[in-house]
Amino acid sequence: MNDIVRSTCCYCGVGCGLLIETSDGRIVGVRGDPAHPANHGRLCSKGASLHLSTRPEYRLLYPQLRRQRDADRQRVGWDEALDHAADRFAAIIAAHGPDSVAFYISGQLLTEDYYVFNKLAKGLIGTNNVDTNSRLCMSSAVAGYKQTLGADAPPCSYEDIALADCLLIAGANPAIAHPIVFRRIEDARAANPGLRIIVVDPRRSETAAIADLHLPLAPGSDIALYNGLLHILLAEGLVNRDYIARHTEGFEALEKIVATYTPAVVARLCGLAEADIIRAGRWFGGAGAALSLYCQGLNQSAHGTHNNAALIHLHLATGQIGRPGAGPFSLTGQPNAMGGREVGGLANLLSAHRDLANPEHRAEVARLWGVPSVPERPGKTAIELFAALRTGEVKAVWIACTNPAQSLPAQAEVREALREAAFVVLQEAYADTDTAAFADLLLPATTWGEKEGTVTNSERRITHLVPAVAAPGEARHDWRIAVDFARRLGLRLAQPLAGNLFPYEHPEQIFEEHRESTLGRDLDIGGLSYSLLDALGPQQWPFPVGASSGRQRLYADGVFPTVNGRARFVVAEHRPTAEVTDSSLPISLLSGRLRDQWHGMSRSGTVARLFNLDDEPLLTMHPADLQQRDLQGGDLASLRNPRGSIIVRVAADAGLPRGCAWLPMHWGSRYMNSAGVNALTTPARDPFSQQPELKHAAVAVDKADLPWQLVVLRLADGGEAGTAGLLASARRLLGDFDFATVGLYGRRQPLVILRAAHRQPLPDDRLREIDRLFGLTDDAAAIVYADGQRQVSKRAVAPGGRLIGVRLAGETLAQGWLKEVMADDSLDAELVRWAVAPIGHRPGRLPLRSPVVCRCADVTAAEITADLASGAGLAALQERRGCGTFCGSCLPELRQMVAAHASDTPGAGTA
Ligand SMILES: Nc1nc2c(c(=O)[nH]1)N[C@H]1C(S)=C(S)[C@@H](COP(=O)(O)OP(=O)(O)OC[C@H]3O[C@@H](n4cnc5c(=O)[nH]c(N)nc54)[C@H](O)[C@@H]3O)O[C@H]1N2
Ligand SMILES: Nc1nc2c(c(=O)[nH]1)N[C@H]1C(S)=C(S)[C@@H](COP(=O)(O)OP(=O)(O)OC[C@H]3O[C@@H](n4cnc5c(=O)[nH]c(N)nc54)[C@H](O)[C@@H]3O)O[C@H]1N2
Ligand code: SF4
Ligand SMILES: [Mo]
Repeated sequence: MNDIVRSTCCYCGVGCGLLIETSDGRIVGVRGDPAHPANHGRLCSKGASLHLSTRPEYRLLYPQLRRQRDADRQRVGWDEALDHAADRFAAIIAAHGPDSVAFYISGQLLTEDYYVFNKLAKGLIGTNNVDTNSRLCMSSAVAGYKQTLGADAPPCSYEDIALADCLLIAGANPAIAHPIVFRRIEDARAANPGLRIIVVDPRRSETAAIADLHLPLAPGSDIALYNGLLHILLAEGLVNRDYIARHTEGFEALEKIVATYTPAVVARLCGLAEADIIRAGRWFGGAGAALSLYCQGLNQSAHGTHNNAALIHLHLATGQIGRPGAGPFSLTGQPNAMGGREVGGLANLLSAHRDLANPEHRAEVARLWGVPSVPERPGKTAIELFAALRTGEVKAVWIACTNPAQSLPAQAEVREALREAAFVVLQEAYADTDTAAFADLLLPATTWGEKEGTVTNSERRITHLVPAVAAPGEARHDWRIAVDFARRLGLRLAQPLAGNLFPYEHPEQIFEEHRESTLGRDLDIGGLSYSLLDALGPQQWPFPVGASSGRQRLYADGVFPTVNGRARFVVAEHRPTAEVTDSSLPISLLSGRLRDQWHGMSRSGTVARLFNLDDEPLLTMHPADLQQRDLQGGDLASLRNPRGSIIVRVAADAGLPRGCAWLPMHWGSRYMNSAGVNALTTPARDPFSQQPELKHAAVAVDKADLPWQLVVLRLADGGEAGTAGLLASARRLLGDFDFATVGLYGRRQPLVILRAAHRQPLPDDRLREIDRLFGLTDDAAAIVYADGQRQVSKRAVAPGGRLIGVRLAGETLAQGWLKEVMADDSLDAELVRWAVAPIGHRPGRLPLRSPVVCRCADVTAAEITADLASGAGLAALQERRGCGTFCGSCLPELRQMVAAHASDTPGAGTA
């Protein structure tokens, strides 16, 4: 019998519960946890493939140290690694003071990990230089909540989605980024014919597809829109004057301002139709319960805090908060960005939602920790931190659980900072991220399925996680690494207290200290413990001593955590984006997520099937914008602005407005021959939240003339070691071309793909070198085609008639159909010669791949029909193929297929 351990998904902030299945100490499967309130058993494609992402081949397994600049890193033991780190940090602090070192951590750490890092910086070293990737993610949401409601707390619950009459989805694409929240939206749509869904997004996103009203506003014009909606609410008597008078302040000042945001003005600022704006206002104002869901379209803006505030105003002005189905619900990006905020793990925050700027709060935290004081000077936020690293003001940085050499804007500067830094430590679970290249010390961390601690999801729900398997190699828990380092550093800083400050031998001790710090605060979790979470299941905060359950909804009583208990309207005015397009940089570049990849792809990029939906980073633009540049779908384009340039393939998308382009954020230097989208993005940031405007950069897009193309497709034999080895080989070639990407694809067996283009053909000896790296040198099994005149050379290798690899140079038309048949490992031996045919047409005799019905389990209609014909029913199909057991969105179609088969075949489908 295999063991089952309850856990959560480590991808997005929905925080789905799942059951990890282990066998012989290895993770062999995952299923949605029917008992977890976040998802009730559902998972999306990423969560459902987590067990495939745990292969040791891709992990960082032991510490590595570079002793001298430009030397190679060597494997070292943990003691040596941590002593060295402590020596370096202590020496730098002694010479240059505590603010010469910094920590850059992550919303993907557990709360306990976070807590220790925060205490290490602020309590032991005496610097507030501890910031996180949440600065790129949720900091405008934090500042928006605090400015208006008084505290950083999403007041709603997922259950509210089913109870709303109007859903305003603004700057969020949950169909892709929070799929299980989206399943709830689809369910609400099906259950409530009166539900009105408004989507505010410059693009016609996957989420916009189910909207009753899509408002494709000009990038960065959200404040104008929400002020305009408030104008309409006022004009039509849809505000709740009683609520405003009793529970808020500052409305008069805002009312004066929004008077100028007439539908005509707003229509011009946002590029929307007046009638649509009025309709949206009436729907929101007329709804029994109105719920807003929002994310990076609002946060990643140079005026992100006011984007948030302007949206929250709509709820305060109508009293649409603190009631079932109502409220401003900021969707959290990372699985534990909430936990990081709770422990105050940011440069301007302190434990338990305390503020660094508040002397009483500083004194309280110093008392809790038993230190004389916590430093007063605000720490450096992410963008400032890397700027200071570049100038040498900060000399050493400790990075944990994030990949700044990909995810921060203006990569040229970030990478220069990492190169120039005196000492860079990277605490990582996976090997070879873009940041790893810059690390002097690499420390292997445990990750999903291996750790113990707590996480808090978007709806304030805390889950206790326990390990399902042991750490691989010499990897250690993040909290443990930080504690070991802190103790060693304390000795060197002559801080006799250090041992007392970090007495932890188990994460529960850290949790208990964190719990202590929350007593009497808005997020009071005095009543929680690991054992209670295990007994009652995941709980929402607050959960004070004596409570029997967590609070589902905040502010039901209309009392807000401000000095006078009133929520505040703030004056928010329309602002342009930090960079305005002009004739030299005419395109506004948007970026964001694809359904099946996660950020820098360190984990999701190891799972072949997660490339099946999108296996290349495509720049999408309006067809007319492409045409204007003489570009067609599939062509290569160069994107550039003064910060950098990259080359990508383009595709047409009529859902983008003219003048905008869209590029996924996931591909960095390990998957393409540039830093990806963040070579171009701006470090301009919001004055309150310091969050950078990752969503908009002004760029020029031009056709890239790279006539010579190369594609290699190679089935990976030899299990994951084979795949990892081939990926590594392909990566070594990235730098040889003007354009190149590597990736995976596949179903039964992974396929490794290299795609490249170059100004001129590569000479034959270079092609032979490529063949060698991909293991395509077996002449006996090879079929080749070469035409010197056309500069075309093709090679297919098919031992025993089974096609295992193809290299197409000069002309690569066959790659499309070859990719599909190789992914299925299904090409008939007779058809292999077509792989190297002079013109790479698809062989007429090749059957078309049947359409995919279940995308999560990648099951086709043909496979389902075959199973049905052999007597299977729905349950047997689910058991055998896994289809319809993850997100559930294909269940209606599956049921229909089962029913259709049953009506054709009396007596069928009983299994
Ligand atoms: N598959 C997948 N899911 C993820 C992640 C992942 O990497 N992969 N990451 C997680 C994380 S950390 C986060 S933060 C979330 C992000 O989740 P989301 O914010 O929902 O996703 P994004 O794709 O970043 O951006 C959302 C939308 O904002 C729109 N947008 C751009 N500019 C504007 C604007 O000016 N105004 C408005 N109103 N909209 C605009 C974009 O067109 C895009 O459709 O996703 C989480 N979930
Ligand atoms: N242009 C553009 N840029 C963006 C965005 C955008 O929309 N557009 N979005 C921004 C947002 S919202 C975010 S959140 C950031 C995300 O940016 P990053 O934080 O850089 O993204 P990840 O790739 O998730 O990095 C997390 C790293 O932690 C490692 N890891 C996983 N588990 C563990 C663990 O348990 N311990 C340790 N020590 N390491 C672990 C992973 O292998 C991975 O390399 O990107 C931001 N950058
Ligand atoms: S929605 Fe998908 S990625 Fe997000 S937590 Fe759930 S299973 Fe994981
Ligand atoms: Mo994020």
